[in-house]
Amino acid sequence: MAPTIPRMAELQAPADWQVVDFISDLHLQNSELRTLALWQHYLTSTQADAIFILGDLFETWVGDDVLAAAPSSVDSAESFEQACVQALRAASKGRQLFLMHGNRDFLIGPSFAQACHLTLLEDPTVLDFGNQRWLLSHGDALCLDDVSYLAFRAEVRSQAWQQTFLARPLAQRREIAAQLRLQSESRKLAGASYGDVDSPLAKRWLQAARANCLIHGHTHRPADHPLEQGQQRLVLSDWDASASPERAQVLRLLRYGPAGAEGVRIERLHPLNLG
Ligand SMILES: [Mn+2]
Repeated sequence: MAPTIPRMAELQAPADWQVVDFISDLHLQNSELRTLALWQHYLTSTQADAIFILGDLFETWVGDDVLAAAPSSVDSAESFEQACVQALRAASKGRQLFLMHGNRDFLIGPSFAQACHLTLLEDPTVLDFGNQRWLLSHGDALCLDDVSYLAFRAEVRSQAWQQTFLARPLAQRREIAAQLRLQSESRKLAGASYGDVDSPLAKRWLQAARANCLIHGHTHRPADHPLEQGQQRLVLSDWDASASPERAQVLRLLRYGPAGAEGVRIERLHPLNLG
């Protein structure tokens, strides 16, 4: 059975946007503070008019009430999560921030969004920018060969599952998330291969969105894939400042030319070298 095409949400960029940044798969976590620092530095230095975070900002997110919980370390007055909120809130001054859920942080809710001054986006969303339609997605729903994950996704994205899960005590939710991560790590160690985006389905999504370019993350395989009929698929990099070589990339769209005859240039930049 062919997968159904999801509803395409729409976002019209304001006329004054010139520079738009896309990042994803930062997998921020308390035990990886170098990536957190790199991301914080990026947020303070980018000149973008809008930043789109296309999922998996966090390695795990068990509910917005983590923001009210006491810091996990006795050395710090603010928790890791609170530090992330502060960084986003500061970056929201003078630009718009958008966040789409990933497979790790799909429980990010309206309280977090409000605390950070960001807008939650549906997956997928069509962005109209520079007289072009850009289809944005995390990408996990397009990985058709990841059959067991897609079944898990359908379950955990249901309102019923989320209500039941969020009603559990925070400590219990953290425990469940840690177990799920261990299972995923052991599958990786056992050599399980990760799915990639299904090209025919990506083309059907683009057609339904009347868009030429799909921008997504999730697969951690940064590349520009030309498709037929001038269509393309741009894959974002994940971020890991402790890996060697370090992985971190910003995909940037720059609008140029007069209104009506405008074009968009695509750049891939290191977060410390944004031009
Ligand atoms: Mn992902």
